[in-house]
Amino acid sequence: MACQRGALIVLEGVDRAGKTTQCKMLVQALQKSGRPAEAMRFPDRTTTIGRLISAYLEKKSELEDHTVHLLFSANRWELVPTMKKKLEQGITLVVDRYAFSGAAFTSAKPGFSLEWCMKPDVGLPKPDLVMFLQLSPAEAALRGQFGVERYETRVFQNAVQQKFELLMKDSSVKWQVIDASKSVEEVHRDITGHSLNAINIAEDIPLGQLWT
Ligand code: ADP
Ligand code: 2DT
Repeated sequence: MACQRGALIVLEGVDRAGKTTQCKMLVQALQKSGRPAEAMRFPDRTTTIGRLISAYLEKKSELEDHTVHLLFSANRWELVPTMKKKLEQGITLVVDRYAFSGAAFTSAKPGFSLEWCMKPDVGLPKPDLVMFLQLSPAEAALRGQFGVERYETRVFQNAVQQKFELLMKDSSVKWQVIDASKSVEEVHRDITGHSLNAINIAEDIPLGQLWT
């Protein structure tokens, strides 16, 4: 009999909400409890496309806005065969940012509709759970200054937050808002609980297609 598939679990949220911290902790906790799990992040800066994106984010290069949006999407699509293979092998993937960041960030730029921004990612593997780490700008500010990369400004992050709120109204995606202002351990407990639930459910249902 084929083994039960792993779950596709995504963490989203604004800058400094704790995504990277929590992805690491979740993967470690799942592995410790005997559940195969691996971390991924988008953009994946290690591929040829990812290096173009990384140079853009570091402001070492300029790219036209539509072009870079499509590169972010292409960076996800190029990883789809690997993702599907791992999920089929029963490995749960814990992903730091996905198509939701793609749509939220580009649509926060002038002249971009959310609808247009979602299109290139239609049909990607659909996450079994998307946890949105909710943190107010004031609380994020207590966690340190903005970095020096593109998009790391208060005005832009506020616009991105509003776009995430629109995306979360879509009931075709299983969203879970997480209060990211709690302690690292408390947030971890919340995230682990929701993830174990999603892993159990995913075992018995096929992987879906995003936004179809
Ligand atoms: P993100 O990946 O969402 O930008 P990080 O995981 O890199 O966020 O965390 C940003 C900063 O906030 C780091 O210095 C991290 O140690 C700290 N941090 C993360 N989670 C919490 C928390 N629950 N409470 C306080 N500080 C946190
Ligand atoms: P980090 O590597 O620190 O997460 O920053 N972004 C991300 C987009 O504009 N589009 C996307 O599709 C994705 C996945 C968010 C990456 C930055 O790139 C933005 C912050």
